[in-house]
Amino acid sequence: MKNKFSKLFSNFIFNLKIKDNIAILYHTDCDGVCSAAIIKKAIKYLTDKDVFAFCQKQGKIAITQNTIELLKQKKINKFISVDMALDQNAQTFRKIEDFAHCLIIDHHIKIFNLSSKKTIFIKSQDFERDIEPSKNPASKMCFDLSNFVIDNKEIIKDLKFISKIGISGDCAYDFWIKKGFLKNEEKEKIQKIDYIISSYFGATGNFDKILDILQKETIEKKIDKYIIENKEICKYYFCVQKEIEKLISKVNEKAFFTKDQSNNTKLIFYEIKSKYNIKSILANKLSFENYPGATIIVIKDGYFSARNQSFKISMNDLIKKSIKNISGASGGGHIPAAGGFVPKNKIKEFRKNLAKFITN
Ligand SMILES: [Mn+2]
Repeated sequence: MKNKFSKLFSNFIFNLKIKDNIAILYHTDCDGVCSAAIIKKAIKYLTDKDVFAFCQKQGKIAITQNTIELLKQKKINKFISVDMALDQNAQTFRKIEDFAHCLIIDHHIKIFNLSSKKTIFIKSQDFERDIEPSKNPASKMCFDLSNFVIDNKEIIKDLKFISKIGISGDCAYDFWIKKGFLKNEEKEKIQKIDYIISSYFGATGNFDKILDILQKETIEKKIDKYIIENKEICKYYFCVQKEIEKLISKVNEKAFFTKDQSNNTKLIFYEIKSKYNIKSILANKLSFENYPGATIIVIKDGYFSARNQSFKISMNDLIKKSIKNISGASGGGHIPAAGGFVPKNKIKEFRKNLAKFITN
């Protein structure tokens, strides 16, 4: 599987200099944090350099102007992004090329080719053509790429362990059992870690904390102590579970259902209020367990998660079509999962567009 992208990756890594200021921007979910943890750890091991890792506001999957300012202020000249669909806003991204060399590792559907003299652009669909990109989480890509440049078995074991949590976070664990990369016996434990971490994110929004924990040496051996049995981290797990159950029990009463002529549910549009940021956990649960054939939209304060596990309809395309004429809206992602934002006064219009495109 060694290809031109692994060469580009190792060139970027081995060209890092002592005086470089390196930053990693990561997506605000389990896969994003695990991807950043892998690259940060790999760079630390190879160059002994500390990397500044950061994220944007939740739901912002392309570069924001604030990020440009932050990178300038920190005098960043090597910029890495993982699990972010920066090609959704190429224009803003290009501003970074004025002061930094860039490395982008991502598995969202490619909508624009960002590769240039200053940017290495590694998308799953180019990196591993035979794998449906949503099944190839960024943390798996970051592990594979790091595996090309690191020969220390202990470090590789550590990085692989982190990638498992990210793979679980993006619902691709079963796929990688079939491929022989992951073990069925470990699934329960890894999934539990993923749920604890995701609940912690939903309740606190503190992504740095988990990233820090994952930087510890031989983290696999320490995971019980630092995550599973760490009250500060795992106390949110049950609160979030309860909140999810409450929201699911009210879905019939509160959500909009769109059905086809044979009375099959096609779309569930659920606007929620919650003190937690749990759209994607809720949308995953509804679409995997309650309504596997339907399209699920969970929306809170204009930010939404879209899901459909059937692979018969692309959430990326559906969202793009449905927000096309809504100013201030943005979004996209994968076939089974996507996300985005619509201004509050356009939520109804968004819902009508979704229903129209789904029933056609
Ligand atoms: Mn991802």
